[in-house]
Amino acid sequence: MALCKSSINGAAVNLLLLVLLLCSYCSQLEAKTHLHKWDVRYEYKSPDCYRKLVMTINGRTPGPTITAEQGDTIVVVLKNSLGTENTAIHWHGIRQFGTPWSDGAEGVTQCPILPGESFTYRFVVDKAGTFMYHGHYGMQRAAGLNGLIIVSPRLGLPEPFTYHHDRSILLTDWYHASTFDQAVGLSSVPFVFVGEPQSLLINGRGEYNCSLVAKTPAPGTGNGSIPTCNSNSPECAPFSLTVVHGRTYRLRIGSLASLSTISFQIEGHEMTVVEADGSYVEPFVTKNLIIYSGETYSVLVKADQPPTRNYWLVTSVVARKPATPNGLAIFNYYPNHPRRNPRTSPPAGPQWNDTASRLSQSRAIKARKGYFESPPQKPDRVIELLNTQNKINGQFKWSLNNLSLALPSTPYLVALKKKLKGVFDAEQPPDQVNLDSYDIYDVAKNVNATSSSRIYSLEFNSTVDIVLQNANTMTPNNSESHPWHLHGHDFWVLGYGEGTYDSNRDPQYYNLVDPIMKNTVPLHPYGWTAIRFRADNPGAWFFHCHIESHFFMGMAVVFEEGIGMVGRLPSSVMGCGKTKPHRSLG
Ligand SMILES: *[C@@H]1O[C@H](CO)[C@@H](O)[C@H](O)[C@H]1NC(C)=O
Ligand SMILES: *[C@@H]1O[C@H](CO)[C@@H](O)[C@H](O)[C@H]1NC(C)=O
Ligand SMILES: *[C@@H]1O[C@H](CO)[C@@H](O)[C@H](O)[C@H]1NC(C)=O
Ligand SMILES: *[C@@H]1O[C@H](CO)[C@@H](O)[C@H](O)[C@H]1NC(C)=O
Ligand SMILES: *[C@@H]1O[C@H](CO)[C@@H](O)[C@H](O)[C@H]1NC(C)=O
Ligand SMILES: *[C@@H]1O[C@H](CO)[C@@H](O)[C@H](O)[C@H]1NC(C)=O
Ligand SMILES: *[C@@H]1O[C@H](CO)[C@@H](O)[C@H](O)[C@H]1NC(C)=O
Ligand SMILES: [Cu+2]
Repeated sequence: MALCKSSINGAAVNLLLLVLLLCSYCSQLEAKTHLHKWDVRYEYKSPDCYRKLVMTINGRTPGPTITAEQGDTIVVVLKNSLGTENTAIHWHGIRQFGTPWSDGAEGVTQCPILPGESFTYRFVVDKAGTFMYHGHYGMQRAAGLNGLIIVSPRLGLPEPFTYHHDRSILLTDWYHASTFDQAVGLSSVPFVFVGEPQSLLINGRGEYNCSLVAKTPAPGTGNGSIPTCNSNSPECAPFSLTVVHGRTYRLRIGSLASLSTISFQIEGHEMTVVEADGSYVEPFVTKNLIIYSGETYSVLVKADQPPTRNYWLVTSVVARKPATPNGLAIFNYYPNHPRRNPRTSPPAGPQWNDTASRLSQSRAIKARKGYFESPPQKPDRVIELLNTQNKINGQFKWSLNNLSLALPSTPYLVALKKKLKGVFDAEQPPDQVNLDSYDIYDVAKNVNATSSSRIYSLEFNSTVDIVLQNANTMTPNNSESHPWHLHGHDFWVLGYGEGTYDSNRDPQYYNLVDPIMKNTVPLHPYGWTAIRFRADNPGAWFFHCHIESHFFMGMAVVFEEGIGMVGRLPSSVMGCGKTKPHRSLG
């Protein structure tokens, strides 16, 4: 009897264990929801030893890294504690299928989040890879409102490479002037450029030369009892990455620089590039990884150098004449002290004006064999965008086909979905300007352009080619690099060319075999870049230069597609422009 009873109990216990086991197994298979509560505010910080107002998330800049598994849902409840400033956050590289209102692009997909208010972003991370987030209101990205998103493949899905450890590095450049100073300067007549940044930061840390700072107390330093610039501040101690000899590290490197194109290198080590913007790359080896603002890469680094000392991690400015010292961090071989500077001098970056080698690195990035989707072989529509620097009513602007984007006060997505009239110019921008008669090597004869809120309407699920054409700026013999970022989609990178694009000749040389899919791509000086994407994501989507000042000066277009298929908009994205609640008089 006793035996029987205990065996029943035993069976029950076994059953319970089985159920528990199954449940933990299903919960591993099931997509999870990750809830993050973020408080966004200004705080005094010294990321490069210079003390200034910085935008933080839960007290940190860069903000917390979001980690998830492919298919999971991310919920971010964002409280705007900025006091007197609006905000919005964009999830860079997340396509937002089915949730276009969570893209965080103020003016396109949502109204700004007012001070004191909270807003909930909810979206699925449908793709594995390395992504980022950042402020998308005014120039807030440049104020430190940024961070990384790391999505691992669904359990059991192997990646086409192996490594021992996974580490992340977020690269930025850093200005001492506030983003308000910068924005006012950019809109002033005469024009005041933001200039070259004061520092390059690696994971939010840099080192400014404090002897260059005036002794007059700066705002926020009281009577001067708090130093404006303090080389000993723990906030600007260099980032140190500890490695063990013989191990292989996956470094996820993202750039959210405001202005700079950055060359990243590790003294004495080579890097194998394996991922770009969430797509696997046919591996190639490099000493200098060129990274444009808005791009992410994963590289594999083997800690194979003599472990008797530390090595430098170096970032340097390329593509513009540098006036910013290199960014430095420490590649620390265990058991050396993580803070011990290598006695060697940091290796110099590549020649800043070596456009040819940057172009060849761009061309080297191909999709990994066996891990890609081939592009449609033909486009349904081709849009050529001539990138020019212009003047509009005396202000300096950037334009595409002579139109500089001016955002309406009602977000496009809301206006389109609710069929609100008179929000933006109804006419579409032109698909082409006559490139044959435009000399890309000279300053335009007439630099006047037009400010416009027009947008491109794309046929749902059609295949669209965009050809970005670079040109001379308003300065003789000058053409700049522009990293272009598309919201809501990945695109195939079909090719890069030098000079003026020829629509008869150049498409023959497109890579339709193994083009990489990315969300950000560089446009090289005096060159062109061709991309292709499927307009398969109902919503309204920004496509813009990722240089913060260029974007602010109108270097953007907007695409809309399949608006009829967009689900019910949450009321939280409304409340501005024509969506203001009607106030009754009296
Ligand atoms: C910092 O600036 C001072 C003053 O210009 C200069 O003498 C010094 O060499 C600089 N230090 C470094 C490390 O560049
Ligand atoms: C500056 O303020 C600090 C603290 O508020 C005080 O201790 C110090 O005496 C002041 N110094 C001067 C020069 O007024
Ligand atoms: C790059 O600039 C340097 C001067 O900074 C100049 O000597 C060199 O010729 C330039 N190289 C190219 C490829 O333009
Ligand atoms: C450009 O526009 C300004 C007004 O903003 C005007 O004064 C000037 O004549 C225009 N230039 C040309 C070449 O049309
Ligand atoms: C831009 O507009 C100006 C003024 O209307 C015109 O002169 C110029 O040719 C246009 N440029 C292009 C590239 O269409
Ligand atoms: C979009 O187009 C692709 C390729 O032509 C097709 O396979 C797919 O079914 C289409 N999707 C929709 C939703 O129409
Ligand atoms: C621009 O470059 C051309 C050809 O290289 C040269 O002849 C001209 O003097 C340069 N102009 C300026 C303003 O530097
Ligand atoms: Cu640009």
